[in-house]
Amino acid sequence: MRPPTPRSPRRRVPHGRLATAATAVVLALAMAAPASSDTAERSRSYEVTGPRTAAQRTAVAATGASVDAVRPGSVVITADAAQAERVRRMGYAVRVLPGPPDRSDGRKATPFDFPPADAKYHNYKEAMAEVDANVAAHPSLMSKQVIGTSYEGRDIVAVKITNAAKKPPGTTAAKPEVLFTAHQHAREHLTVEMALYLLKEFGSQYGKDARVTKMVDERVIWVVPDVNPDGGEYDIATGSYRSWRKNRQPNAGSSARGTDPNRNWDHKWGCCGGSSGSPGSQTYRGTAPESAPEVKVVADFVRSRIVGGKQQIKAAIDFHTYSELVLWPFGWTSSDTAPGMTKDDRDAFATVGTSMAASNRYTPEQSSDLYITDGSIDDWLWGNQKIFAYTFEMYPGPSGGGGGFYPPDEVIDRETARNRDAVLQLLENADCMYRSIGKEAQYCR
Ligand code: LU0
Ligand code: CA
Ligand code: ZN
Repeated sequence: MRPPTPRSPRRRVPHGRLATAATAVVLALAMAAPASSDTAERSRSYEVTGPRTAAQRTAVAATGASVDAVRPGSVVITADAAQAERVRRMGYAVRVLPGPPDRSDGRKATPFDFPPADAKYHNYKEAMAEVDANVAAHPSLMSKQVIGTSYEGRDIVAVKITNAAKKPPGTTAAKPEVLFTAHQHAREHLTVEMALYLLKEFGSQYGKDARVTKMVDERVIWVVPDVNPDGGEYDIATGSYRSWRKNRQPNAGSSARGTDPNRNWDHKWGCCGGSSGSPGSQTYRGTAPESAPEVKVVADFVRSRIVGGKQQIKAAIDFHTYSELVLWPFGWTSSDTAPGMTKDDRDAFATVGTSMAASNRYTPEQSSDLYITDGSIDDWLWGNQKIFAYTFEMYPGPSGGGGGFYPPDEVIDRETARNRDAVLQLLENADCMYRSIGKEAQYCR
């Protein structure tokens, strides 16, 4: 037995200019360590037939499984054998689904790279190179900040997009800021492409497209393209997708690795049966709020945007996959309104959320309509920082087909551009979200 390592030093995984030998060793180790060695059991995907209410789905998630898609009368889950057995004992029919697709094209895997047929996806190094290229191409509009590092020592970056020489007409006030985050969940690689699309679009369309130009002039746009780089790299390390969800932080006293970042935020953390206290769970909430270094890095960054006692970030989207949903808080309660969520707050969330969803043909709903979550990013951003925070669950839809967490790279362009209008809508509303419900005078003057 390895001794528990509660505060093990951050390991720096070689990346950037990798020595080939080091790469080979890393790949060999990665190959030798399938998911089964760092969870108690191997996790796989199942279809569960029976659950049809949010309460029933929350009970399924309470087994330690993640609920990955919600359908009428069934769900898709990721679970190990013990968790699947618990679901079976609840009286539901549980059927094993095929594993992640093989996109190798019969070719040899490159360590920490997407399989050949999915080569248009960006691994961590490629994503960071894309960030740098966009910043270099538009130095007067974009800058990069390293806001911290992941558990394994990878940089977590934020790109700031604004034309500092411009302001909204008729005001001397600071520009409203809007935050876009991606890739809390390792296997949700399409979300990194979404963030990279935003950089490209705001850079290349400035001065060409009137809506883009106005928003780059009148807002400060923050893009954090990769919140969970360690998890993402682990998911692709061997050339075969691993369906990994969490970060890669070890857990003291357990062989199971990882905290679910989207259960680790500091608002009603662990309050309500919407996360797990077991390290082996897909929705392990960690030992304390912000115990995942990646969550702390992003939370510290958001807190750093409090200037003169006022949070500058007014609205946010956290990108996930899949199911084609626009979600708003709270996740911890099934009530529409709650302490910290008035009827007007809820109505502004729902009005802008429904309008965004009309543009991308997603389904708009309160997050807890799916199942209860606690410690999610949206609950913290709204409940703690009063930022109008949405989660977008991107392509594909929930009904099967489209590749689940692994849509082929042919869909990247279409499915990222699909959210262009919704992103612009949020930016345009960000100065006064209550305008959407006709209450600008009451809240925004
Ligand atoms: O964290 C999650 O469970 C999300 C949904 C919540 C934001 C309500 N689903 S995901 O893990 O499949 N992206
Ligand atoms: Ca392809
Ligand atoms: Zn997710």
